[in-house]
Amino acid sequence: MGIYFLLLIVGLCWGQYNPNTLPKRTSIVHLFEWRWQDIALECERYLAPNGFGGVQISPPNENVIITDPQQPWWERYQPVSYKLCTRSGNETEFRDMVTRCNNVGVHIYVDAVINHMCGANAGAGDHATCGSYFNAKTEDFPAVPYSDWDFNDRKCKSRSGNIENYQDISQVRDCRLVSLLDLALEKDSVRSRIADYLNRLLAIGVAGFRIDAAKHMWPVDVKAILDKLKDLNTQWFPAGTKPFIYQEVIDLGGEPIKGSDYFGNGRVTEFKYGAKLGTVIRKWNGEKMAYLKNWGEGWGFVPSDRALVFVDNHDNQRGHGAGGSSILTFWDARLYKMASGFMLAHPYGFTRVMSSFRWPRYFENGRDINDWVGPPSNEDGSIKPVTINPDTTCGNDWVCEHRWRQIKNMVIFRNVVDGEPFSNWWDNGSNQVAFGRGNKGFIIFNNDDWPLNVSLQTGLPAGTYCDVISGQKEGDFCTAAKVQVAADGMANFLIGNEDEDPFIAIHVDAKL
Ligand code: AAO
Repeated sequence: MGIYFLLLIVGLCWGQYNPNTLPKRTSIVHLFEWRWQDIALECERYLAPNGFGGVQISPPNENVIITDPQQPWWERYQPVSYKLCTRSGNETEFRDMVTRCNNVGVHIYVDAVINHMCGANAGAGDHATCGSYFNAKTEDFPAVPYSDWDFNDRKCKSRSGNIENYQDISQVRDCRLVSLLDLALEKDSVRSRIADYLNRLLAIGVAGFRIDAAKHMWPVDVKAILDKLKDLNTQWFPAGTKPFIYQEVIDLGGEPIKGSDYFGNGRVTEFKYGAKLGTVIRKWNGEKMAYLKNWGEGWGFVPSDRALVFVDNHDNQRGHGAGGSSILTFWDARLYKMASGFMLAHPYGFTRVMSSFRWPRYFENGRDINDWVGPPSNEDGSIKPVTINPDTTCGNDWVCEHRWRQIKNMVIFRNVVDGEPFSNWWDNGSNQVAFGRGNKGFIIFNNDDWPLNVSLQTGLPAGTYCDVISGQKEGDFCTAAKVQVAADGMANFLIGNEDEDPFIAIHVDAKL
């Protein structure tokens, strides 16, 4: 009896930490601001064949249309209702995307903006993506419906009504984040409206949620909403599967709210990961790759099975959110590929790859004044399609980092070595490091200012391996550098410090 009860508890609680990706699909990609039509195509033509487990999509619910500045990307973080129409597409297109992606085993994770509605200054009228009427001043959102009693104004104790002090827990959770109208999540009617929205998405077939601004909600309120959620759609998922939950909690230390406060609900975004990895790969503050030997919990991160990790996200790649200037992005392509390679080879955390659009970055006094610029779009405001070039890269200013050979091949590497231990660490005391994953894969970096030439134990079976960074195995052919692993597992590596990509990765599926 006791043991059954325990199993039941474990079974009931476990779901929200499990990403719900297919076995041996160990990463998701954030297709930031992509149209649903393009995501459906990408699942079929690229993500499934290359072993991606899922896609984090931009918020699918109706948002305010902002015209000053002209349709910034961040307007999508200002909900007006839970109807499914946005610049990414309408409900029909959304359903089609979820169905087609699920049918090829690529799951959809929705960015759930449930802490707040639009900004207090968003005005009144029907300038929202489904045309619903709203009035921000009177806090009236009839399309949900919410009225002023559904907001936290009476609870917030700050002078301005906004969060003024991150050291004050009640302020962070009861006041307005950058003036966004803060929902009263202790009210059961509010919780139910949100749960209805999320349950509609689950019925359509989504596999989980990124909980936006989770730090600004009381953990018990988040829990009360999650407790109302249904299991995943059994058309694609085993009966009894809970949605994957990862909560956006920025905890770089120094504030009273901790990522661990939210472990009861699911995973949390580990922002220290990208901030620290950027510092190390940039060699700032005396950091070196040799120090990565105890990367993970050893660096003060949350436990691996509670972490959602990433090199950059849609905020900190443009100076929003937290992480600061150490964050690596596609703008620093060479270092970014190294950081992504390290992340995807290392066993810590559940990994999310970023896929961005290019914008006219322009710094004034150290700040990018174009940090607001929205996705590539046409004159009429519609988002441009993601076109695919003959060399498999993307056009129309879509960066498609997830299609960069080095990153795509490391997503595959992570799948191949899944479950294998971190092994055979080597470093030169500086920025040349290497490690393996059991007897399935091995990776080596040269981030020093001199060449690397070393023989190392790889742990791999003897044979000729094709480096998946400088090229890849295509049929029986290798378009890249080859690595000979001897019968005793030893191999010699040469990496110039000026190589385009100063790292080499080999795994058992890239053996010739
Ligand atoms: C826009 C305008 C605002 C306007 C508002 C309403 O920019 O001027 O008032 O509309 O009209 C996004 C954009 C916002 C945008 C918003 C709504 O980023 O610019 O506002 O949509 O359209 C905090 C939150 C975190 C949040 C992050 C951006 O904790 O949840 O700010 N991220 C999510 C989304 C994001 C979205 C929202 C939430 C809102 O990913 O895209 O906003 O739905 C400290 C705190 C952090 C805090 C940061 C930034 O960080 O710890 O919790 O993040 O400040 O305020 C060091 C510290 C570090 C500190 C950091 C920065 O690094 O170690 O802890 O400095 O001070």
